[in-house]
Amino acid sequence: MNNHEKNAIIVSLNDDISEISELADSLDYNVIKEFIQHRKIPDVNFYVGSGKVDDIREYIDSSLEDIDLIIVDGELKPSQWFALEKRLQVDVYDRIRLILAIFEERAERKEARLQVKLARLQYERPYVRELIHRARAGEHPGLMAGGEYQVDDYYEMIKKQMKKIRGDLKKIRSDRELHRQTRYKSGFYLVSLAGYTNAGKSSLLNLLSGEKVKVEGRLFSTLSTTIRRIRNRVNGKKVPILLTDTVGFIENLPSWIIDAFHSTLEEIEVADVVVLVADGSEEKEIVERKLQVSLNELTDLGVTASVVIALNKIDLIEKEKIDTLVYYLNQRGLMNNRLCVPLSIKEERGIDLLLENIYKSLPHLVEMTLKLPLNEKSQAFVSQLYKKTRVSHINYNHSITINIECNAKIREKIQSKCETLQGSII
Ligand SMILES: Nc1nc2c(ncn2[C@@H]2O[C@H](COP(=O)(O)OP(=O)(O)OP(=O)(O)O)[C@@H](O)[C@H]2O)c(=O)[nH]1
Ligand SMILES: [Mg+2]
Repeated sequence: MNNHEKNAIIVSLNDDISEISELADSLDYNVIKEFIQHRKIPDVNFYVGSGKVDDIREYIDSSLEDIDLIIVDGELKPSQWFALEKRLQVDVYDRIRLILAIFEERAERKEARLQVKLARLQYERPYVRELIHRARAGEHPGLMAGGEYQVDDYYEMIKKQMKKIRGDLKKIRSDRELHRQTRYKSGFYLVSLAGYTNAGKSSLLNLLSGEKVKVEGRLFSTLSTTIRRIRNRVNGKKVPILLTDTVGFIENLPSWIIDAFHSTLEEIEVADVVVLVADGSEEKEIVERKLQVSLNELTDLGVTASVVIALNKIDLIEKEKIDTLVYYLNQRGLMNNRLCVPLSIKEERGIDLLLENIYKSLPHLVEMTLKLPLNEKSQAFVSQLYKKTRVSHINYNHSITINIECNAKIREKIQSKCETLQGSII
């Protein structure tokens, strides 16, 4: 770490700048000034009004400290970005660019790096389009060390790079899918930890598995999935559960960034149970908002599994406040028949109850024995059973006798398929 303090200014259209300040802090920026302009719709040219931009410029010019970055708490159009940088002569990041910079700094594993790169290229595309537009209009002939020709080339290059990265990611993903199937077939349940960034997902994974995934009081510490087996017994029984840590959610993240990180979220989509971790020590309205963002995200991902809510960090609040919070969230319709466990990972409180609730929510496996006629159609069905269920025994004689364990959800389907093939359940 160098000792040079990096200074930033925040520009926002509303008063609540807590999250954008935390994001800035995550990148080690020291926020030395905020400019807030209350307005519903951003100014077309500069995002904030031109008078405000003059104020900012004046502040920069008269400040004794160097300003390294202007952070706009919102999404800039490329034209607004060009206009602001030109007028202020300081680097300008919008909220997404800031999040991308955090992702870039944190991405360690190959997949996370590829995902960030893809998101970055996607982010830059409209900017390059704007450059092309400006180059054609003769406005920025020298930009990016060339004129129109190079800019056009650059655009093509971006497209090619994106295609290549998508291909590489696809390969990594299909390998993972294979692993997942192997695990599923060997009878493991998949439980995913989801939730707003900094809620305590990695801390929970570490506690339950003895792992040492990075835990930090900063936003977006985790950018890759880690899958570990739960060591704890549930009601005295050893349960084969694999737990997955995932990248945290955050409000107003455009869907293309979420898509770029699809693979870490994929584990949530296929989970048998999702544990939604929330920081229960925050103000109840904030807990509500972050839970709502997370639940919406789960809906967008098409999650159909049961969701258990873990209200974490209760060591930081009094007992009465916990009850009030649970009551409030219930009233606001967030619980919606979901199990909810207040807990403290730090003090290891509520963990057994959480595990019991996870266990209760798992789709329990049912055992079945099928007898099928020995023919080609049955063979095809058997190979499907190998894919979708756990085959514990198979015997070929004049007929096929197969013992399986399957998810209760698919029991009826198997039964009716078996009957169509003139087989029977014994
Ligand atoms: N007081 C208190 N702090 C906790 C508890 N659980 C986690 N933390 C702290 O909360 C911060 C975030 O924890 P993480 O486990 O990194 O959170 P995360 O959800 O994985 O965060 P991202 O990976 O950034 O999305 C860390 O500083 C933890 O030490 C708890 O039960 N009580
Ligand atoms: Mg984490």
